Amino acid sequence: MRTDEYIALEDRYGAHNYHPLDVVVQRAEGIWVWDVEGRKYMDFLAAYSAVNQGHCHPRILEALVEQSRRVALTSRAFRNDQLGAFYKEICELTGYGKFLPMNTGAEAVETAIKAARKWAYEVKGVPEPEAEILVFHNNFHGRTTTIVGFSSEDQYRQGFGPFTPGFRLLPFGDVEAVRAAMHPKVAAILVEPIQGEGGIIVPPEGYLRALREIATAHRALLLADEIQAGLGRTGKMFAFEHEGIRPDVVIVGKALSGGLYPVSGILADDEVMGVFRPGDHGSTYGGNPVAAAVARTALRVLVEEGMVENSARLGAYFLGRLRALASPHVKEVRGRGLWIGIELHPEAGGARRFCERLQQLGLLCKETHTHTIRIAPPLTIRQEEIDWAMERLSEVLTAPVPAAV
Ligand code: IF1
Repeated sequence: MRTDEYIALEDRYGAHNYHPLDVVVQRAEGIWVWDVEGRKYMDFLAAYSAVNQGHCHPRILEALVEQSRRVALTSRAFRNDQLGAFYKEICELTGYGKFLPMNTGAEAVETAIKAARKWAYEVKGVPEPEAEILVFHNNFHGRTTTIVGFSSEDQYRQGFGPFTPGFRLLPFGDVEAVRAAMHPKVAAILVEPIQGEGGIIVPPEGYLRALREIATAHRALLLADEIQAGLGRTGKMFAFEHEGIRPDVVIVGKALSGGLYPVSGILADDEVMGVFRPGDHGSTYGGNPVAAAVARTALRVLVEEGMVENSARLGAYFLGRLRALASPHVKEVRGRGLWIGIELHPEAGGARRFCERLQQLGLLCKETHTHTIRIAPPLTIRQEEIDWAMERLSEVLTAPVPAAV
């Protein structure tokens, strides 16, 4: 079948909850993907940073296959020989006391919300059910009903109410707004250290330190959603490290499995993790042997192959080259490590048409919030490959506005 036939099949039988680029991927390896007609593209989305280690990384794939041949799923009614080692390795790598495994990012965020609320009632002494969690405009934490209930994006909320109470939306980056919103019943502050879907919004220098100080001063938990920003994407293992803070809970997902299997979870010390007792929380697949084996290898590969350092070094190089570009369409280039947002002026007519033009030149990017081109290649990219991408980005961004497809 050809591209249009695959698309017709998806349109006929699939829910229309996405508007993807019309590229039908058949194979992927490292930073490259091939479509059904053999065309080759450089992947500048990395599955929204789930494929930091590069597509189908051989060592992670091997772990997936090998473990699947032994035992794939026991449920948590029994134990397995991979989970304890996964717990130990991720806790030693991150310096947290305990880990609670889930599958998708949203499940891990929901787990963090439940942990914060139960900690507020049992440890802080907030009267139940009055705990409040502070969240931020332009947040993205997943698609469950509770999570979209505190989204500032109307489309994510429309038609899905009623929503879970106990969340307060504040402007992102505004320290005084957080200080003013604090009160004794605040259980936690939930924040993305850099807002991804919001358009790779880097907060003002010192903002995360201020959140840490305010949370500590008011005995509230700081929950960092590192599902997209974490695991090397910004040039540090976690984005919060850029401000030298230590959140009370770190939420991880996506690249925790290198794109080979849904693995997520929360890291915390005993004071928080201790609120969970047998039967409080769980998941059929959470902590299964394949997830554990895959995640152990995905973390090992990230560290042993220097991907975090590569993200820092080549991210700075890339940001510098993009900022040097004289483009009439570019309003701002922002980011950290290999996570960059190119915001276009509204007059450019939206980033989608630039992504479609880049696709024709062999570069797959995705727009966000209409005007921003998201740049997030696998962290295995090499300088000469960035130069290859720069030729195409320069061509498209210095040419007149491309026609909408
Ligand atoms: C989609 C973007 C959207 C996340 C952060 C939790 C989750 C995500 C910081 C939930 C997931 C994905 C979801 C996917 C597209 C992508 C995304 F932000 F990455 F760009 F949607 F906004 N926290 N982000 O980024 O993790 O449950 O998906 O495993 O929903 O279209 P999940």
